[in-house]
Amino acid sequence: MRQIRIILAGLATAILASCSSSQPPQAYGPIPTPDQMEWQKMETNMFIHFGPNTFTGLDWGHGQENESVFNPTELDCRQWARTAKAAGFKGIIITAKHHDGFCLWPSRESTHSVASSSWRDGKGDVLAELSQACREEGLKFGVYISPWDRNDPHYGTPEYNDVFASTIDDIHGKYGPIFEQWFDGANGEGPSGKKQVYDWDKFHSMVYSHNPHCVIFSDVGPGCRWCSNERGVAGETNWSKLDVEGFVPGIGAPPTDTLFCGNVHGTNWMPAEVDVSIRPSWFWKESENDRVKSLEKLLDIYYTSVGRNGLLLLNVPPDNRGLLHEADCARLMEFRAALDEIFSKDLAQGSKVRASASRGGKLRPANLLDEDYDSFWTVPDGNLTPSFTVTFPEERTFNRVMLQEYIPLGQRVAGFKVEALSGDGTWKELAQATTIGYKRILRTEKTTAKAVRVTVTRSYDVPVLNRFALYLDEISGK
Ligand code: FUL
Repeated sequence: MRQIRIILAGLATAILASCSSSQPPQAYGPIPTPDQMEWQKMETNMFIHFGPNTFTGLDWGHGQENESVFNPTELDCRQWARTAKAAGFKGIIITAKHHDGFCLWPSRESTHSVASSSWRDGKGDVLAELSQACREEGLKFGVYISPWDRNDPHYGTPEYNDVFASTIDDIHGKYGPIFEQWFDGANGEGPSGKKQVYDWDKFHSMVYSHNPHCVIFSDVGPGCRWCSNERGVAGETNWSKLDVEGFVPGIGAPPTDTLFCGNVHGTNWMPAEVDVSIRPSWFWKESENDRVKSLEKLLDIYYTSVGRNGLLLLNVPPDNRGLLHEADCARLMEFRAALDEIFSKDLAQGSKVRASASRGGKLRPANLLDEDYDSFWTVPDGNLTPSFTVTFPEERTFNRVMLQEYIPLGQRVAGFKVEALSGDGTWKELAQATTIGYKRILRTEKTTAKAVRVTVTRSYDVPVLNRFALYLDEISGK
């Protein structure tokens, strides 16, 4: 009898232990808010630079341009939105006010705006038209408002903070919902120029008072961070975390290599946004109609942004008619068709997945192949270097490996390798990399294999992976 009791007690302990280990692990470090999560899943958005520079050919307008220079002859925001939608973008962010201070809406703070232009007899409103077109196409609408203002006479004085906060209030009150607010850190005043001490807390609370779900972009967030360059490249190591204490956007920002890679133990969840233009310049220039980036370059940018745990914000500037130019539209359609062709066929599907360990319950290795973002595979506490093997029913050929971490529980993985089992039964290493994050796509050589093995070689807590996929890209050439 005593023996039976001991056996029963042992069984109960084992059952309890297995139940607790089949629970998801605790979150590790900072985690995304639901709004940051939704933002990350958008993956690609369109940036629109439009304003007096479109007509003067300048990159940075000096702020004294006559309002009459702004005169698009065929402006059609529906064409922008339709094109963005067809290209697969999920949202559009427009330069409501660039450094020259010109406002694309009838601003209540400034007369340097569309209201003083001859466009539509001063009755036009680009923000009203674009936000409406985005709603019609099911796209999200976002705004860039430059803090640096070369037109406003208050710039460089405490009063400017009130003007700027009121400008935010005006836009966010009228044109919401606004999914992202872009605060540019650029300032070309130089050492003897005007200095503005910005009241960021005031600006942020003004945004949130109208659009509480808005993700605020700047060098240091608070919603997402600049990736440190305008080349379309996120860090190969890219942590969605940043230490923000003591930093402000612009000259007070962290060093560029920090923005590039994030901070491994950063205090705040701060994913990278990768902004880059489809042309050499941010604003349209006639002379650049034949300098739209090639399909190959755009695909390369996709791999170095979305494929490196970033969100791609691709700038497509309307021309002086107020239309996206034919050359840009054609390239965007090629880009979309290529992405569809490459990523519509996941070559890992229909395979068996076995793992070196599993936490049990519903958290099984087969979850790596399903498309449900919230189903994932993980392992018992303490196991930081597990592996899994995907065995195909027959040999398969691929050159892209995609992995996703389940980031609602934090970003954990710091190193992993990918190997392939060839026909002769030998394992060959295809790639080694550091971070995964929301999404990582590795470009490997074209490989025919019977199985693929992924081994996590370094992780700060048990890896939690929700997706593994393989693709064949025969378009981009590398
Ligand atoms: C920079 C600006 O100075 C450029 O004109 C452009 O708007 C780019 C997106 O950000 O800081």
